[in-house]
Amino acid sequence: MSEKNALYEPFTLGNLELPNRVLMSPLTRSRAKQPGDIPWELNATYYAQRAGAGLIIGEATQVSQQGKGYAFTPGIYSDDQVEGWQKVTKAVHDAGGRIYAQLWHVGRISRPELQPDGQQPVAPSAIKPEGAMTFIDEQSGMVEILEPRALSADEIPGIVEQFRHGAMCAKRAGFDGVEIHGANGYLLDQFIRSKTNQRTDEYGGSIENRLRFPLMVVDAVIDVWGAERVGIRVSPTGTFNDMHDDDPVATYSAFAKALNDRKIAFIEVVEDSFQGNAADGRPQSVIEAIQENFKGAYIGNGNYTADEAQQRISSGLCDLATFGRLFISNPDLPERFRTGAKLNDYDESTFYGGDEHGYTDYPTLD
Ligand code: 8OZ
Repeated sequence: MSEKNALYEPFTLGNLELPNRVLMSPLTRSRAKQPGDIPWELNATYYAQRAGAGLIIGEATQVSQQGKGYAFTPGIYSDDQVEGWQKVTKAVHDAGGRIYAQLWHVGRISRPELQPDGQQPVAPSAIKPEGAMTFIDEQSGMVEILEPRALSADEIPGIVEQFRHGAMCAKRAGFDGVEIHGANGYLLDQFIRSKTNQRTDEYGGSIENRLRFPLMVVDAVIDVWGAERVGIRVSPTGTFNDMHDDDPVATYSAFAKALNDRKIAFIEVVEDSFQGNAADGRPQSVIEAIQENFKGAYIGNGNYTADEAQQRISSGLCDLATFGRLFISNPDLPERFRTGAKLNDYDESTFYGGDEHGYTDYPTLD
């Protein structure tokens, strides 16, 4: 296989055949504007335009209202949301594509305005994320995240059930599989990493304890889908949402091993991020630790160019790559990479919220 073609070698992810390795990242776009956080035709059009991806990983999708942290993000827990997603999955399948749902609970990254009955958002520990912001509607601009309430141990199985229910809804909605959101400072990540998990019960302290709740979620989702259609996204060194872990090699070696024991299909690793982390380049020691312990597919993410993705796949540093911002502005990204065509620039002012402008109106090649 020549280096040039590495992105176009088919890949079997779990038991799903992918025609290429140019995957679309989960991307929050805040355009599920139907009351009830329901996806609709505009979202279906957007995803269908991007069906040339080896796999689309759908945007972060809350498994409950408690799991919501930003305005206009879609949910996957009500019948109406399932019906909305059916439009999306049908449009993608009709266009020849494949799409996974990303199951999400934001934990502390929320505001009472978005929570059931205006309640305080929840987290492993009552620690305010310094500098973290969200938006709650189109008028207020960015607003600060406040101190969350620490979950009691007996609330945790109920959150696992939210994920199980979300996984069942994703199945009814016609998705091809699911990715669990374990990255970027949201609830699972808050449990995994040491800075945000200061608990002294069985869900905190040792690495084994910090991984307990995330692995309960993984097990519940596997019950619904089977391990072959389950993956997880992690960001071991990401600092977005005021995150940090004291020993990411140890934490993610243990997590990767536990995920390997469960035989899930893939780990998607945020190696570098527009949200700011790997200033010194990709965190090679953590990447190696994950790969040594996990024998399923390794999906690399973070500011990849086509060349870098080709080279890293060819040299075994990752199996597949996900692309985010480039997929926003280039619906036909795999075709553009393949032909060396010029890429459209993206407009950051239309990333979140708004309408079809900057969402479904980027041009494809003639
Ligand atoms: C940017 C804005 C809002 C949410 C993530 C779900 O970082 C997100 C997100 C990103 O994973």
